[in-house]
Amino acid sequence: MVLKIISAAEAASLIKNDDNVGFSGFTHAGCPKVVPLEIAKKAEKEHAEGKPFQIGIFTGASTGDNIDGALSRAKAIKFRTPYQTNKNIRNAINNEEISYFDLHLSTLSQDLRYGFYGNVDVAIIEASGITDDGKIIPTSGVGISSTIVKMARLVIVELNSWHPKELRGIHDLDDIQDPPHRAEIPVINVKSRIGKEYIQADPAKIVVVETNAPNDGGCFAPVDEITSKIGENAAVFLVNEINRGTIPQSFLPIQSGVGNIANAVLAAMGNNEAIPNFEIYTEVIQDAVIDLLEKGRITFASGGTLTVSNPYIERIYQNLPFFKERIVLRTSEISNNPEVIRRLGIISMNTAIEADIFGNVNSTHILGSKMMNGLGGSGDFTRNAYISIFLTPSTAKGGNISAIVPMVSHTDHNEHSVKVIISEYGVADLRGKSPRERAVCIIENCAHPEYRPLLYKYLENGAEGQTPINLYDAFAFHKAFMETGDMRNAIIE
Ligand code: 0RQ
Repeated sequence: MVLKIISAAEAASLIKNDDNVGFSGFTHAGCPKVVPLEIAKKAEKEHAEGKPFQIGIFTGASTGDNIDGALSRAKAIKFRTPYQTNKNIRNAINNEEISYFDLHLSTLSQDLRYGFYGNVDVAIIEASGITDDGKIIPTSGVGISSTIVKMARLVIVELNSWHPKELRGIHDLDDIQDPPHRAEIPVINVKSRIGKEYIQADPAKIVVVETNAPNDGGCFAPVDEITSKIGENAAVFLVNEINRGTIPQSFLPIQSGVGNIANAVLAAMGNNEAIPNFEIYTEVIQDAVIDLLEKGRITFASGGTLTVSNPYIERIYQNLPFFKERIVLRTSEISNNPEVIRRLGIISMNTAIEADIFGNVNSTHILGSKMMNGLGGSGDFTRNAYISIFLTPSTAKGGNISAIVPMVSHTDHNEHSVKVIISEYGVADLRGKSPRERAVCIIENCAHPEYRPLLYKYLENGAEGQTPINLYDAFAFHKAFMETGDMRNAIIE
């Protein structure tokens, strides 16, 4: 190889205080693993010597612990966008140590190119292969890699031999133009390929760090009674839609969010024989998708990342020719692109923290103030979906919190974009309903029976007018939780 090979510590030494650094990957998948740990060590050393050292961080979505965990523990992060799921960084954000802004994942790459957030000084990219003329082959997740490689003054490639070289060909990596020169994005079906199988970088900007650090995919919780009921309710809803002719018999592509509930819904869809074999156009490809690809229930999966547990990534790599025929991995700019989502007629399924009786959804904030993870791609899909669905257990924290509240404490998705809400109790189909009709539908079908009388009382006391809110009691549930630890103690006057 004619490219310069250096150690991870040498690579970290090239990063300066105040640099903005972009990392490859989407969730833990595709994230660099060894250089960020050396950046954390460098930060600790500089801080011990009384010198400032902090960087800004751009990523595709959440990352592995080696980035968000190690760097936040080392107090090395100045600002962060667009999504995170790590306990340490979440605490630092909510303690106001890190400036965090939450963003629709599809927009970060273009916002960077537009110059909204300043320079990208360094790009650190995990690769399964690289050529001497600067063609970089990503690993199991892509994210914002195409954009940051172009913008950065320095590209550090973590060449990770844990990932097979034969991954080349699974990716579809585009270069879309910016306005006023942008043309249509020619993804006309789930399988469309519109780009290259590599990211072209200027070889003069590249240094290579060799590693064979393993993937760090944790396992999903087994499907429990509540998640399996939510999954069954979603599957039955979709079957009814096929039967009444609002979803074509040939079906439509599915997006499903991240986590245990999304995994359970896909499993339930796979088990329901009235749902035809289907395709996925999503950001996160999880374990359940792999099972269903093997069974032939999912015929093709387009996504941005293989966010699977380690036994599953090993299964994929052992049978790579099979999966390369059935999976394409794209940048988040394309996997989450509103134009494409609207064109393909995607049915979106994401998870809510809380929803109110009028159909507004909070996906990000606990009690309105504490950031959980972020919006992720839920907004990209919800606003543009053929049918947008939100899933939630009816309660959290052993029943002390109702996920259905009079008014959400933070709004990520509003009543105009949210079409269906599903809990373990049933399905609230909000399409074509006025706010009053929506409220009854959500209370009756999704709220936990223990909370229904309180919610009805709130509704009865609501103001006259189009939307019967009651500003005096709108946060009575949240107030009761803050004061007594149980929303069932809410006082509705
Ligand atoms: O807390 O872990 O301490 O028990 O929130 O909740 O029920 O395990 O569900 O893991 O799917 O997370 C919305 C956060 C749900 C996630 C959210 C507590 C609950 C538990 C987790 P514990 P569950 P999940 C694709 C699309 C936004 C982004 C998105 C999310 C913990 O799905 O981040 O959809 N979504 N992106 O007890 C207080 C409430 C609560 C509550 C739940 N009302 N009040 N705590 N919890 N409801 C992703 C990407 O774009 C990459």
